Amino acid sequence: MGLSGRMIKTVAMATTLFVGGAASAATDSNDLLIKFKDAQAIKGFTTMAQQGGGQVETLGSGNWVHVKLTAQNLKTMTLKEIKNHPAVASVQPNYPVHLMENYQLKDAALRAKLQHMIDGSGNAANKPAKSTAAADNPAIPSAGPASGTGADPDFSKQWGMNDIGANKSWQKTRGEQMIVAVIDTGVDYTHEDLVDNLWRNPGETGTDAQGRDKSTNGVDDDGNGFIDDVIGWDFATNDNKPYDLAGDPLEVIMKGMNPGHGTHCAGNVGARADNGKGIAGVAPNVKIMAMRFLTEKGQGTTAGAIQAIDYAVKMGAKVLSNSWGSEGEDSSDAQENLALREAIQRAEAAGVLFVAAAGNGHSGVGYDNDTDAKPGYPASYDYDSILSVAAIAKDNTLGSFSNWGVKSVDIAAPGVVVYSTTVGNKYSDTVVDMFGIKATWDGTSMATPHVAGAAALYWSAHPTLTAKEVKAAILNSATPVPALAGKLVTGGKLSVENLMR
Ligand SMILES: [Ca+2]
Ligand SMILES: [Ca+2]
Ligand SMILES: [Ca+2]
Ligand SMILES: [Ca+2]
Repeated sequence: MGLSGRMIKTVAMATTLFVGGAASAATDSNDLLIKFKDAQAIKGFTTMAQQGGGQVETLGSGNWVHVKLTAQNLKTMTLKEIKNHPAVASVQPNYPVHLMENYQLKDAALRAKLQHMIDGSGNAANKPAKSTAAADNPAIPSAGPASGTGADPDFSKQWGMNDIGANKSWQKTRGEQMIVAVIDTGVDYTHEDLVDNLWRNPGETGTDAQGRDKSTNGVDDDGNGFIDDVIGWDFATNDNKPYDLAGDPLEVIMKGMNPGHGTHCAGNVGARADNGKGIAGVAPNVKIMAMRFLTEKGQGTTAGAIQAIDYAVKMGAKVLSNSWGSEGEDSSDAQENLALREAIQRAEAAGVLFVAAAGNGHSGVGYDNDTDAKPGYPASYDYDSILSVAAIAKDNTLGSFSNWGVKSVDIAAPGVVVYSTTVGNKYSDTVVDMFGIKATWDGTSMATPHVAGAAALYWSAHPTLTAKEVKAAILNSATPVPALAGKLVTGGKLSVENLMR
């Protein structure tokens, strides 16, 4: 993903860059997360930063702020002075994170050819359209009674859903009342198989005192700091439409970015079952909260992740599905991502289960990665509330790209050639199939939503359990798989059939 080049290895290095006056925009070394000791100190700092043209964004919890400092700011106060200031508790880079897909074009000649086309000098007729502008996000459909009956025609294409026995317990529960936040690139909230299962913020639905629809009245009716946040929020572009923008297919091929990553994840958590349309998710009556913080290029920052986590927890999500992170060279110092750690700790304290993709062998660059030795974050953080997920194929082999770790990765779930909902009211197991290049939906990204859905299903049947107990039940009911023995905590794969027995 080319992110390692943008990484700031340590704050000390960032300081050095500034002292040398050599900070380049590409390193984003003025893009920081700062934890203050109290709210008063934030006020003073904000005033100072803004006077020098800097941007300060309060992150809502834990006295963290996201700061973009200007050169003018740093003449007033160097990074070293900020770090040593008595009101400052911690300073760190706003670490980048990315989605856990698995595709990268390594054929140099083909790359050159496609780059030529992206640059606009190629045959325009063969050049697919660019991604939609954020302003073109479709309107959010209003909630109505769920529509359609009958079998889901593509259920047989969901080998994973059948393998885990997702539908064996739907007579008991379908995950009703459970809210699962899909923290990702957004969701195609107009999709026929997802629209009826979207979470609806009760404080932003219905009519206000003037008889206007609260979801579109331009008022923060529930006072949570977000205007018209009816199905979630878009922290990438700060709007109420967390739509999953499709990337340019050529860029997708070049850079391994999966357009519609969040939509694909959402489908396996909770696409509507028995509506005569498409597929079914593991928990087919769950409420999907659409949290967008990764852009259509699959990239995001720690600040966006924290905002999405805090929002989801505050608004009632019990399960967070996280198919993103940093790994390999990206994460050499991400263990010290205190801001992200604290957000996960807040989620844990609120009783939330944090399901996380184990990662794809250093962004698909290296394979067969043992995260006990080379951690990927947040999946490798050692918290009781984190459930780390590897990818397994239909033939019971570990995905060739999938991270593993007998201490750090808990369980495997379907993650190779995974069929699900895709942007534009579609369904597929194929990301791209053009110019003789075919890539399928493979990744620990794809495995993670299966486990998030399973957690929601089990929790809805056992509502008094804690997150730790739900996690234990999922791990204890795993089906042993020879290829996973000695590789994962459970040595096995998800079995919803066993879990719900
Ligand atoms: Ca609101
Ligand atoms: Ca409103
Ligand atoms: Ca948007
Ligand atoms: Ca369906």
